[in-house]
Amino acid sequence: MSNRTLALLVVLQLASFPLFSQTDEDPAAKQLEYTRAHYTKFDYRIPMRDGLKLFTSIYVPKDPAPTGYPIILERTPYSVAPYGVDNYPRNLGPSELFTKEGFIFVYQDVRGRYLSEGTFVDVPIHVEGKVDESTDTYDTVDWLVKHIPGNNGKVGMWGISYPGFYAAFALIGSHPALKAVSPQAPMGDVGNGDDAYHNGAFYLAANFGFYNGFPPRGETPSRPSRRIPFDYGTEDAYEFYLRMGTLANGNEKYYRNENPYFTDLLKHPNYDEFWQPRGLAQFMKNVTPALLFVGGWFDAEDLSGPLKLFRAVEKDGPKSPNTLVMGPWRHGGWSRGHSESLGNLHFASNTGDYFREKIELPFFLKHLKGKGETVYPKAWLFETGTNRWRQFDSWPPKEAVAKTLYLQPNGMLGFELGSQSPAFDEYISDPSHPVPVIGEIGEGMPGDYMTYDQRFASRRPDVLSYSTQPLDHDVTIAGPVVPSLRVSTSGTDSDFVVKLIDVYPSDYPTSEKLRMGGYEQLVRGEPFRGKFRTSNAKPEPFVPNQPARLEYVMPDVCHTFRPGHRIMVQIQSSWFPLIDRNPQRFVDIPNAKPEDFQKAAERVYRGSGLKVTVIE
Ligand code: PG9
Repeated sequence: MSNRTLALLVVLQLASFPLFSQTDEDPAAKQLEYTRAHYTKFDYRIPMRDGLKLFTSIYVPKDPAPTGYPIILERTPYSVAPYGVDNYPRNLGPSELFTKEGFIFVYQDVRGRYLSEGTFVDVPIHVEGKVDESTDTYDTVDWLVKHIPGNNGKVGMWGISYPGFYAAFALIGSHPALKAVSPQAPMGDVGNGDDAYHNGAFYLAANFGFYNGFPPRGETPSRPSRRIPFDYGTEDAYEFYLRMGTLANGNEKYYRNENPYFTDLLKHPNYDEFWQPRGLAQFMKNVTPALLFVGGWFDAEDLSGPLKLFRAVEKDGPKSPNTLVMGPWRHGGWSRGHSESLGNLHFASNTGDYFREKIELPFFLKHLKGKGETVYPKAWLFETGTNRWRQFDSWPPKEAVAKTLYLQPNGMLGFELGSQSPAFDEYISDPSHPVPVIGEIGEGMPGDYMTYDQRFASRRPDVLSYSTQPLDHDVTIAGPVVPSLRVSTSGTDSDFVVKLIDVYPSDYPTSEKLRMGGYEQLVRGEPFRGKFRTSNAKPEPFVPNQPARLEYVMPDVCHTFRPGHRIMVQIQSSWFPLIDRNPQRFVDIPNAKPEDFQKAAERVYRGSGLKVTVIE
């Protein structure tokens, strides 16, 4: 073999053998290597008071701590994979910071999911004195502190979305060892404000997509099976859902009516006895663990949950520290990445790192390890518009002043009532041409739709737009936004969607990446299904063309409209396929017939406006 050939072989051989071990270059592999090296995994089946056993994976630090380690628990319907004591996740706990700090990490399949015994109930309810998720958590915490060697007798809980719901559920009759709980984007009330229905409007795209991947398990505990993602057959969600027709048709054609969870949503379009016991706020009484409620201003799934549950604890008179953290995040955006931007919005700082380093880890260190000096305010919020973190000792802030933004004639908006003529503004709402939720073709619901440019809507004849003159000073809206409208419809039912928008000046500095001049940034939007204007449990038809009052609460904002910007309000009667179409006829909408859908003339009368609280 010639020297040249040999040299070539040596080069090839070296090239195939990485000079650094895989972990030196791949942070994920490095994290996994760290977790394996510092934790030992154990699997248990923990007995509940009714005898059922819940599958629980526990990761215990290899280095013993003189005073023991606190326990951090997450309970989930989404599986505690990876299963098997030789399989580890990359990180443990809410972030990599926790893995490095050292805790005993516990993950549990909730009753009826994956390897835990029992029957799963979608969005389970609390019944005093009965076995439920609060007693399962109590029994789990009790077993852990008594059986896991090396624990310091203190337990924390956290979870995002559904796991956040279980963390909040744990607050009901909580175990004395449960010292710190962080419900993050918890589903506070799936029937009104989170996930399923908002003021009677059904969140179509999100739920159709979600329940495709969330079917019932069979009777026997089993590991997750590989699921084939749903094939929409098109990139165009607007067309897909328009072609689907009625909800009943969609359930039959795509679910074959076989997913009881999805079918239940359609069976209960009113906030009835199915939904009422599922609202967790009513159970937030005598809560004793320290609390850190976390949410995202642009969370498309569970924005209301953290706000509602934080308020419920405040209303009950907190027995322990209760803090609300809201940042410029989409659903779960605080738990991953830098979150220095979202869609076209830039926040001038790494808001995700800030939250994990300065707020989340110190919270658990303070209450579970007695470490750290961080003082927690009542509200620790990121103020959009000015892009700064703010702390308040109450929320909404005491200094905020109640004002109304009135919908004035000729598309003007202002804090004065303005002329009362003409008496109303009108548009024709056609359910066969519903107003899109985003201005472009998209599959499913973009998770950052709540920051999108609304100019595509401003230009539609079936959208009313009202805006102030360019501001000459900062206007900060801090707290809930309350549309208070007087409306009529030529039909016997209609939806009214209100959107609060920040209009950027046309000369707003832009970069080659981003052209924000004239951008109409959605700050908050929320629908209201008009037939629920007197009761969300008992719908009432409109008398055609007779004005009726309609008032509802949109989730909080903490947003500053800067000088040169304009405040805009848009009103429309569809928001598709975010919400299902209203036939504009008083019918049971999930079972409406194609022929029920009719155009309607919608009127918004003078004196209508948005009640807000403003920090001057
Ligand atoms: N918020 C999500 C969801 C829960 C229940 C029903 C529908 C959606 C979730 O991410 O858990």
